[in-house]
Amino acid sequence: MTDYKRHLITAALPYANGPVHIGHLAGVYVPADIYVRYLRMKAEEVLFVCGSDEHGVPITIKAKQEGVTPQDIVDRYHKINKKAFADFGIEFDIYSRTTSETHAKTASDFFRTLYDKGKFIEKTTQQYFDEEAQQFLADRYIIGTCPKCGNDRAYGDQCEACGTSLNATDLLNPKSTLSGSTPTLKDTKHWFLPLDQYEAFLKQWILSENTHWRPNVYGQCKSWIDAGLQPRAVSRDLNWGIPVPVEGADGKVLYVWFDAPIGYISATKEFTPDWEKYWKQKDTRLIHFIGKDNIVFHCIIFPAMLKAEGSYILPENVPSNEFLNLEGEKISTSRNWAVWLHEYLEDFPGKEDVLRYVLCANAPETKDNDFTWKDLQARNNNELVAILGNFVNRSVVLTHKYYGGEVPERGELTAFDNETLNAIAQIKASVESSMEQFRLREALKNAMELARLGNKYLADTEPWALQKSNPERVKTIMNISLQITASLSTLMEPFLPKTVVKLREFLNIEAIDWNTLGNTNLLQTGHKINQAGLLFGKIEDSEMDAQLKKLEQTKLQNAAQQQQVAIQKPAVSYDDFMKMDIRIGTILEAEKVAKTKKLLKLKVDTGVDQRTVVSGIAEYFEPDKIIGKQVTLLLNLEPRNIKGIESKGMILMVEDADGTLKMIGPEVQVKPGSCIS
Ligand code: B3M
Ligand code: ZN
Repeated sequence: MTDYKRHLITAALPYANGPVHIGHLAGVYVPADIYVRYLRMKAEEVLFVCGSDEHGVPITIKAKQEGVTPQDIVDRYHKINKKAFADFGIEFDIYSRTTSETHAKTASDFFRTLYDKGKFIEKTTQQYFDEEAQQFLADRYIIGTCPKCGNDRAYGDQCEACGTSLNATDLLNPKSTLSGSTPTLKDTKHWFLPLDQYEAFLKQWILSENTHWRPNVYGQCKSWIDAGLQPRAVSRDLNWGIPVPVEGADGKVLYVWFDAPIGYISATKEFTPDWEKYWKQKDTRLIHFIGKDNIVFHCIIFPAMLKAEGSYILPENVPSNEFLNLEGEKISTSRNWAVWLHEYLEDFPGKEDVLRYVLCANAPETKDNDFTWKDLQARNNNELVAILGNFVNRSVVLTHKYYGGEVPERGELTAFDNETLNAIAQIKASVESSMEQFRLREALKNAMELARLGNKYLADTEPWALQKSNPERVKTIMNISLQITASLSTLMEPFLPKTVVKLREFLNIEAIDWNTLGNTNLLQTGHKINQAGLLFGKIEDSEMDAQLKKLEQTKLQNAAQQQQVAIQKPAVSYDDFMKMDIRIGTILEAEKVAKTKKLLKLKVDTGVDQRTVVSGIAEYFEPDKIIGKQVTLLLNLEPRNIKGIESKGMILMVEDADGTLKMIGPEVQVKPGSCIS
C-alpha cells in the first residue's frame, strides 16, 4: 500500500428505479464508507465516488408501469437514495448521476475512442421486434413459457419460477409486453467488445497478479475465464440511454453496463478538473466496492474496456460481498421483502449507527448472511448497550461523581494497568491489519475488544469499592478508563460515525486522528469532561414484534396480489374450458430427477393409463411420502420433454401464502380417472 499516493474508492452506482435497502447498505455502502473513513482518519488522500445508475431497461419498465417518463423515475429515486446515504453517514465526495451531461459526453467519447481504434466488432443478430409498437424489444419486454419448467410468465432474460437464465428466443409462445402481440425476429446491428481477445491479458492480470483478491471474487473470475470469454454487446435497441455515437446507429444506445462503470470516471470529472490523476496515474489505488452480482462487470468487462482504451489504471482490489437475506428469505424489491432505509429511520430515529453496526458485524463478506430483527435487538442490547455504552457511561459518570468531571491524575501503575494501556496499541494494530485485508467485520470485532477490555478493567479493579479506602488508586483507575474511552472515540469512528460525535461531546474533545491512537495520555489531567447522555438505548421485544408483524403483512399482501394476478387473466369461453381434460389420478411411483433440485418424476394411474408426469414439486414433497396420494391432473396438456423425460400432463397444485405448494385432491378417495367438471 505504501507505494500509492492516493486512493480512489468507488461504490457501485445503485439503479435509480427504487429505494435502497439494508441489502445494499450491507453489501456495498457500509463497508465502503467504513474503509474510506479509516483511510481519511489516517490522513491518506482519498476520493470516494458514487452516484445513481439511471439507464437500463428496468427503469423504462417502471416508468411505463406508472405512466410517467424514465426521467421522472430517476429524478425521484436519485433524490431518495442520495438522502438515505447521507442519513446513514455514508459520505461520498460526490454522488453523481449517469444522466448528467458530463457523463453523456464521457461515455460517448469513451465509446468513440474504442470505435476509432477498431476495438469493437460489428455483428448483425436477430432480435424480437414488436410490429405494433414499432420497436425492438429488450429481453425483459418479452414474456412467454419457460422451456425448462413450463412457467407461462417467464421473461426473455430469465424465468423467475425456476431461476434459469434465458435468451428471448428460448421462450415458447413469446409475447410483447408492450402490445401483447407476438413479436417477430428482425435483423439488428450491434457493437461487441471481443472479450475473447482479452483472455490472455485477464488471465495474467487476475489469475497471476491479483491472487490477493477475495476468494469469492477471484473464484468467480476464474470460472468465467476458464469457461472461455465471448464477445459482449455494448449497444442496445432502446430509446433510453446514451445514443451510440456512430453514424447509422439511430435508435441504439450504449448498453447500461457499458456506460455505468464509466460513471465513476464522470463523477470524478465532476468533482475535480484534476480528475486524470485519479484515473491515469499509477500511484492511484483504485478500489471498487460492489455486490457479488456485479463481479464480472467490474473485474472482467470494465477492465477490458479500460485496457482497450489504454490510458487508464486498473483496480487494485474489488472487495465484493455476498448477499444479505432478510429473515431467511432473499431480499426482493418486487415482493417488498426488504427493510427500506427510510422506513427504518421512521421506526428507529437516531439509531442509524445501530444498523451500521449490525450490518457490519453480520456482513456477508464470505458467504450469504441473514438479517433478523432478533439479531439486531441482541447486538444492540448485548453489545452496543451492555458493552460499549455501559463502559463509556461508567467512566464518565464516575468521573463526575468522584472528581466533578475533571480527569484525575494518574499515580503509580500496576502491571495490570500497563497491560491494559498497552492493549490499546495492540488493538489498533489488529484493527488496521483487518481493515487492510478488507475484513471489516473482523475489524469491528477487534475494535469492540477495547470496550470489552475497558469493562473488564473496571470490573476487576472495582474503583467503587476502593473509593473510601484507597482514593489515590481510584484516580489512576479512572484516568486509565478515560484514556480507553477517548481511544474508543477514535477507534469506533469508521463504524459508528454518529456515536463518536456524541462520545466526543461527553469527553469534551475534538476528533483524535488515527495515528495518535495508542497514545495513552489522550486526556490531560485536569481536563474537564461533560455530563454523559445515553449512547445507545435498549430495544424492546415489542419493537421487534412490530417489525416481524410488518413482514408477515407483506407476505399476506404478496399472496393476495398473486391471486389478483390470476383473476386478471382474460376471460375464456365455456368451450375453451371444456377442452381441458381434468381428472383425479393416483400417484404410483415417485423419484427425484437426477441433477435437478425441483423436479420429481411421477408415475400416475389416470384411470385410462399409467403415465409419466414430471412435476416441479421436489422442494415440497418427499418422493416416498406421496405414493398413493390422489392428485388433480390436466390430462390433455401437450406432452413435453423435460430433462430428457417425456412428461404427459400436469399435476395441478395450489401455492400457499408462504409460497409452498400443496396438492389438490378429492375430499374422499375416488376412482382414478374421475373427471372434474
Ligand atoms: N446499477 C447494478 C446494481 O445496482 C448496477 C451497478 C452499476 S456499478 C457501475 O446492482
Ligand atoms: Zn422456468
